[in-house]
Amino acid sequence: VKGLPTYTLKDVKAHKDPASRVWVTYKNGVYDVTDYVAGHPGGNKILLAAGGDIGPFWDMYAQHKQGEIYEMLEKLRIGNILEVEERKDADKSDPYANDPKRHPALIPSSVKPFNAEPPVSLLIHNYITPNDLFFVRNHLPVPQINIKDFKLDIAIDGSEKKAKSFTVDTLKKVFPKRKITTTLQCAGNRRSEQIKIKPVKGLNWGMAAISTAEWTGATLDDVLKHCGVDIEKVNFAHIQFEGMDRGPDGTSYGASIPMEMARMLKNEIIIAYEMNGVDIPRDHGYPLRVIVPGTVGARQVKWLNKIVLSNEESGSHWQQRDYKGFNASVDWDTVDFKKSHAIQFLPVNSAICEPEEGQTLEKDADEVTLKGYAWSGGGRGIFRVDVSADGGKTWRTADLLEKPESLKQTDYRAWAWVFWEATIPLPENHDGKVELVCKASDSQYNVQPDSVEGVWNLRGCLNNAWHRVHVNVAK
Ligand code: MTE
Ligand code: MO
Repeated sequence: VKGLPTYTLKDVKAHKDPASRVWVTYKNGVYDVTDYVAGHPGGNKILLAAGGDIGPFWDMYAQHKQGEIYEMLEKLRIGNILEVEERKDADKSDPYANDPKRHPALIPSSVKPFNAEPPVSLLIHNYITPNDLFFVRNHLPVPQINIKDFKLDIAIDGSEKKAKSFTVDTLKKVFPKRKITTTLQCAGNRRSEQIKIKPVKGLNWGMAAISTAEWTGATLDDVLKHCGVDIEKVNFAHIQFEGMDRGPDGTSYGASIPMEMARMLKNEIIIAYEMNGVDIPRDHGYPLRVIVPGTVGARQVKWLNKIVLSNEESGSHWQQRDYKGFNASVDWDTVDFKKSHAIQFLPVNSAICEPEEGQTLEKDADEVTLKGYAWSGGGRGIFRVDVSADGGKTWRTADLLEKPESLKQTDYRAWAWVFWEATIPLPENHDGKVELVCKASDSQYNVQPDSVEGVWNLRGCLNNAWHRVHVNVAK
């Protein structure tokens, strides 16, 4: 648009909040959306894009792809963006230089390797997490994979011969397509609450190292059958999975599950090639990853190129010396990884996503609406979510929101989370500060423990204590 001033991306970045006015870019336009923020139907979610490009946010919500919205935005145009500088050639010595681009809303807990979670307000905005917002947990650089050379090998431990290998195309053509909607949670989800008590080794995850997607692929059972292996009868104790991401010492990421789990989940474990209807994005394992529903994220190996039937667990660092549970008195001098079990099925968990920690409720509020998620591993559905506005002295039961019709799963094969909501009165004598709590019971009546202290461990894994959020009430 001629006649309007030109700005750099840096100029736009300086306008992130109403005090300095809220600017966003869309294509090569600069827009001042300050006055629009208050009336935005998505609440103040538009602020997530403040000071940056609004395109990736709008792409997530089909309702924005409408002529009127663009017209409305054009009215707020205040300038044009200077031609974006060509990106300098990637630094060849940086193993992370070829990592993919990420959505600006993701909140990184580390950049190299890339680890990030979506803002909680967006997490519970979509039952199926959009691929761009799905949390990312990478231990190593994202491998660059040429699909033409790619093969998945199935091998038998101790035998030189591989049983078989498959291209992605063969997997798509030969085997029936199986779709499954599962929630994937990192063992370190909610670690930050443990870190507040005593430092632990691990990324400072909030409560959004958890996401849900629909995965499409071939079942592991079908693929093994094709190799002449019957899961019911086979004499190996473990199935190992190897990824193509490699550390500086040349070893790749790997994990395994007991064969017994493969039998239990016979029609549910899939070698996935699609995530939410498209090729799996690079960050999430392009072109193949294994999906083991109800199981900790760490076993769901991305960039999967080898499956090994074995009598041993995977020898990888992440199977042997990580992702295991310990009691609160075990420290780095006394820890014995050999004596603990690898984490597989995850325990029941839940979290309050709205309101957020430290938020101030409306003046003179006498009630509060809580929203969040609940999920349990092993296919256990959620029977109940309880909430409290007095730190856990008195409780009310939250409403479990209906899952999308096509995604209804039974209480004992519930692979995906539930969202819940509750509006509850504030305690009468609250002196301006209120502690909100939630806890869930799963379909085996497993419950969440009441304190983080009770589950604290040196790696900060498996935090499923009651989730507490402190809010202020303006008087
Ligand atoms: N697979 C490979 N090859 N490399 C990895 O670093 N991280 C694991 C698992 N699979 C990992 C992997 C861990 S710890 C988690 S929690 C999940 O992938 C995260 O999956 P996501 O990045 O798709 O969310
Ligand atoms: Mo993880």
